[in-house]
Amino acid sequence: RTAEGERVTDSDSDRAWQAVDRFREVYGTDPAGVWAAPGRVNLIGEHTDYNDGFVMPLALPHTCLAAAAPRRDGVLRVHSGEAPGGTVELRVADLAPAGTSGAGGDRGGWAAYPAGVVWALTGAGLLPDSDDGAAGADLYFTSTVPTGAGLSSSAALEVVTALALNDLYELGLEPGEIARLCQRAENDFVGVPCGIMDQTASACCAQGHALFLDARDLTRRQVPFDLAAEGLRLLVVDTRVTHELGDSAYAARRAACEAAARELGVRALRDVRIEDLDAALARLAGAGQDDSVLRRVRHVVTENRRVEEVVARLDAGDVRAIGPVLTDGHASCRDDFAISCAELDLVVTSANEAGALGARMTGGGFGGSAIVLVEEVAAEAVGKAVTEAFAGAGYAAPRIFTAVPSAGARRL
Ligand code: GAF
Repeated sequence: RTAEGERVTDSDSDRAWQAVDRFREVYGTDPAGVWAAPGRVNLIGEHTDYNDGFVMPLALPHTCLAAAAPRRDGVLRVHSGEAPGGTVELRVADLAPAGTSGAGGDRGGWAAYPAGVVWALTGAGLLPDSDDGAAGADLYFTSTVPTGAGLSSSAALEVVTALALNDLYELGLEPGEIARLCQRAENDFVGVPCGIMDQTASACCAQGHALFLDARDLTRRQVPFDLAAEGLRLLVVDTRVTHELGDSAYAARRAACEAAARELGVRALRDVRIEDLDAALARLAGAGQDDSVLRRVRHVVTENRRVEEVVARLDAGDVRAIGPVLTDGHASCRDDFAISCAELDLVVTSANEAGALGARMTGGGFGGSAIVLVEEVAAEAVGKAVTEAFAGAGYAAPRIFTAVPSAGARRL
């Protein structure tokens, strides 16, 4: 706060105390604690996670907070500081996935995400159901992760729920296990066929690092990514557009990759080595697969290679050298995987023309956000060039901020 008492920061600790106050107002009791889980951007490795491949996300400073208290009557109450509609009350025993007749799986509602986590924990036999009553919880959420921007606000909501319950009920789950339970909640309860990247990023990232994750065996390595020390910045450009076909196109891409892997006789496209790519493409063409399938396969195989290339360049301490790899990754997302859109393409071309080191769309695609790697001294000019390009194209102004590689989920 300034000398006049004006709030000038929005630190986790300020927000945690506000969440405590709001929890008391909503539920009339004290919470047992406050937890935080971040959103993410993905540096490289798009649509590779569900192909058993490599990804490299980093956590944003933007977090979803949960103030939480346990209940022993099998009731789950959730309340969001941002979503309209007040408190949602569900019975844990009645929770059932989207498309079934039970409670909470309504895909349209935000409450399906925390409800799905409780459902996944219950299904795994982790929540106590003892003489003193079935487990439940009261949860109050407040989030600074932009929604609908492809920055994993849903994963942050899931992970903060799981972490709070993990501590409240002393479940002893490791961050990687928390990520897996949250993915199960999203896949099987909410009904979104996502991979494991976003939940792992939110649960496992470390400050000043990007996370190199092998989505097959789930091994993780924190790779130093201290941009400020290098005089660099990673900008996030939220295009503020979400194209309608996003959900169905994601599922279609996943299905195409799985069908191609079956045709090639491999467990997942991860198993196609870059040296064998041409032979694999020839085999798919020979089997009558159309050109779009061949391009999907080429994206996944080359994208895995790009993740390894970025890791190698970061390990060698040459952060600037990842720029062209990011831009190549964008071209592959746009031309081969066909998940970009005009707004994302414009971020990449206008940023690079204005002197960025590299840029690409990040996340699932069809709108959402792009990232731009830029010299600190050029950040303002590059941001301005992107904003002007959007105005020139008649698009709404994008929202631009800096991605500081931040900590994963934690108790505050
Ligand atoms: C979304 C999904 F949730 C992730 O699992 C991942 O597949 C990503 O799109 C694309 O890389 O964020």
